[in-house]
Amino acid sequence: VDATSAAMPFNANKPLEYGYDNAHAPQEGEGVEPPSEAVGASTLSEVNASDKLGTRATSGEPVAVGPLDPVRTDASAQRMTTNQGVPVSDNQHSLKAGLRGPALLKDFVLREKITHFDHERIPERIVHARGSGAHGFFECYAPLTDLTRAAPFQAKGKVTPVFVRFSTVQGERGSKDTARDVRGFAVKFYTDEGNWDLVGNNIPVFFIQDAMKFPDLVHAVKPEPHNAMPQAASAHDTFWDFVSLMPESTHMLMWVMSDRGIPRSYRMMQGFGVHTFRLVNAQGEARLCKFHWTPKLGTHALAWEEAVKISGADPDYHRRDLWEAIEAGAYPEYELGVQVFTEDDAARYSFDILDATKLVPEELVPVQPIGRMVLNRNPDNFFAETEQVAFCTAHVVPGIDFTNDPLLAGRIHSYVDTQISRLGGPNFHEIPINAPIAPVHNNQRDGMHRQAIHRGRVSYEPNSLGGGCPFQAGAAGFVSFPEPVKQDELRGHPEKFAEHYNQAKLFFDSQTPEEQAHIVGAFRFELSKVTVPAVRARMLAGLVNVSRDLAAKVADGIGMELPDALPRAIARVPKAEVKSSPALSMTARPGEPGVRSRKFAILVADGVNGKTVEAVQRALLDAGAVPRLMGVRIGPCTTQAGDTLDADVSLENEPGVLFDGMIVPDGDDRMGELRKDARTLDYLKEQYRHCKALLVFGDGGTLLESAGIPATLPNGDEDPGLVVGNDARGAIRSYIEVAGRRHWERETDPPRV
Ligand code: HDD
Repeated sequence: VDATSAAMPFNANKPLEYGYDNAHAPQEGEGVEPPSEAVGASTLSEVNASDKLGTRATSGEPVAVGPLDPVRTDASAQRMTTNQGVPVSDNQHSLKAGLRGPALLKDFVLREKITHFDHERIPERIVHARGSGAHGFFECYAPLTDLTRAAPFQAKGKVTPVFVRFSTVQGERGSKDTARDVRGFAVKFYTDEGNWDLVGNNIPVFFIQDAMKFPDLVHAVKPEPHNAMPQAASAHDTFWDFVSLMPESTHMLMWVMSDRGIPRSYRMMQGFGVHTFRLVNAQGEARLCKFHWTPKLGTHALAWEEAVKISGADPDYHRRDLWEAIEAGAYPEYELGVQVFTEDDAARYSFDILDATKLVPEELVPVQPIGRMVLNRNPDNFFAETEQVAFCTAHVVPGIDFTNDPLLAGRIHSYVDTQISRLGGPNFHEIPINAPIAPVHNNQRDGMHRQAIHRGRVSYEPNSLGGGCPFQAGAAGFVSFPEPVKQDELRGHPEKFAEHYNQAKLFFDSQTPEEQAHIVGAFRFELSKVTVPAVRARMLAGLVNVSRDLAAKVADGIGMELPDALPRAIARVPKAEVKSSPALSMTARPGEPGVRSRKFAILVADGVNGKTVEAVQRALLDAGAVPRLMGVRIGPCTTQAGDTLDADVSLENEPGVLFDGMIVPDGDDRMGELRKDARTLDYLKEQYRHCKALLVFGDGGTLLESAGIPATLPNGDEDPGLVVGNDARGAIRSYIEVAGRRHWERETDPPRV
């Protein structure tokens, strides 16, 4: 059988999965063979060049394309057919008895088309309904064989294809991207020993400790059931009612109310596996571990007001940002790191590592980088890939194991279960985006939408009629870590789970003054939307346990007295190991310097100095940024020298909030057209208020004055984010140095501009 022939049925390119090539299957009595050259290929190019994994990707094509090849279809130069392959003669008109007569029941072409359309939607995810996906690869820095036998970590340079889906949690599928929310960070590794899903968030802790509370949490945060409002927002009574009654959520609240809740981009946020997992090596020795993803571009946030305005201007802001960066070749990259520790270490900590509301401070256990992930291909089809991808925490591979975290236990059940209704049955693993690259052989059969055609009459084990196959892999397979268990069955939680504030305080105390101010602002906003005063008061009482200063400022902001602290659930508060963790501030990870992949608007109008525009544009492009010429309207304008420039965006169609920075070039009097447009001043004010860098030339300074933009910071220092250019080249250079970050030091509360 030519397993790679295009004439093969479904997934012909996955010969291993369907049994046509048994080269990699261990013979009876044998352990797992060393990986074949393709499976163990050490670089992306080797994997790409190889056919063995069924990748068939041509050189230069991203590694993850290959396995999907047989199901990627392209209608160019093809005639239209029905789903049965029957050529369609007329796709405009239904079949009628006479031109003015009734439509006929026998019109199977119409009926098939409408029937299919009627069933196009599937249920959206219960949480994380709104998301965006991308393909890429993971590359291992060095063999981790001491720690784990997990396939992706067995060799330096080893490449494993991945599919990643980023998401918001609260909103429905069509909701805005820039809601204040947790972001999902789910990675599917298509390893040679099966799929491993690391289903994490951009926040290292969670709201609750026990899966038993998950439905309550989600019911509380989702739009309220009587009126289905508000969409994609936690700022409403039921959410704050619930969390104020659940002090264990305080730590996570600090993170969500911080700027982590409004990331600038999916490319600029961290990811965390959250739970403590186990790494198990080939000798069966286990170590505990936490997973961290760190973006190469650093961690960056939006300003709250900006996030609100973006949600109107471009609800797809993060989706578009990810898509455009990948299309442009500015591939998002994240480093994977692990914190590794032993059970004995963990027993000494002041917190329980099975409690998902706690993190392990990096000052206690440093993060050790182990590889990088690059996202280098957009999906071909949103539904087929991003919507149908099914992440499940139960999907682990040999070398990765669970711990007894009670939140994780519930998740191991929930994700597989939810896909059964979301994707219509138990065969969702056969949907191409979910299908592993590793071969699949077992005796599971049938069910809705079965794709594989199993041959032979044996679908049970033990058997002799099928030669005993498929046979158990024994020690070569996934062997659960033999954790000793000898306890009574009971409902409850361990003592340390009852401590709820140490790490919330650690987080708040480790933020910069600007970050703390944003947390105050976020609590103030959210609680101001709560209509029941008792809920606000209870939340304030909880915050007193985190920081009296924080609680007092929030109380002041919502016109309430500061209540007494909420009584603590634990009699003797364990002493925290670290009092300050600089790693918890977003400023700890500024990322690479510069403006790569950031968007800038250069204001243009008739009379603009074309040389300045060109110089700025060239410098930004050279720095890897994305400059746009923004006019009063799109289309041509005449420069001072009489040349023509094309504005590609307008004050109307791309509001300033969509840009990371703004440049006002010099020009002659005709530039007054811009000044007459009130939106120009609005944009400048917003750029300033959202702490973005501004570059102005010539008499642009007067434009700043008209917008009421002060020349100095509130403390009187020079504002590094305001660059007024006389010497064009020097100014552009200085601007690029400061334009890749926000100038929060400019802020006052309330804003002065
Ligand atoms: Fe969950 C989706 C992350 C707790 C039940 N979750 C989902 C997704 C992410 C997370 C990123 C979207 C995956 C995708 O893109 O398709 N969830 C988390 C994290 C948690 C967490 C980091 C805590 C550490 N989740 C959690 C609990 C439960 C669930 C405790 C239930 C007991 N989560 C689900 C779910 C979802 C889901 C209902 C909805 C759609 C899906 O699974 O595929 O099963």
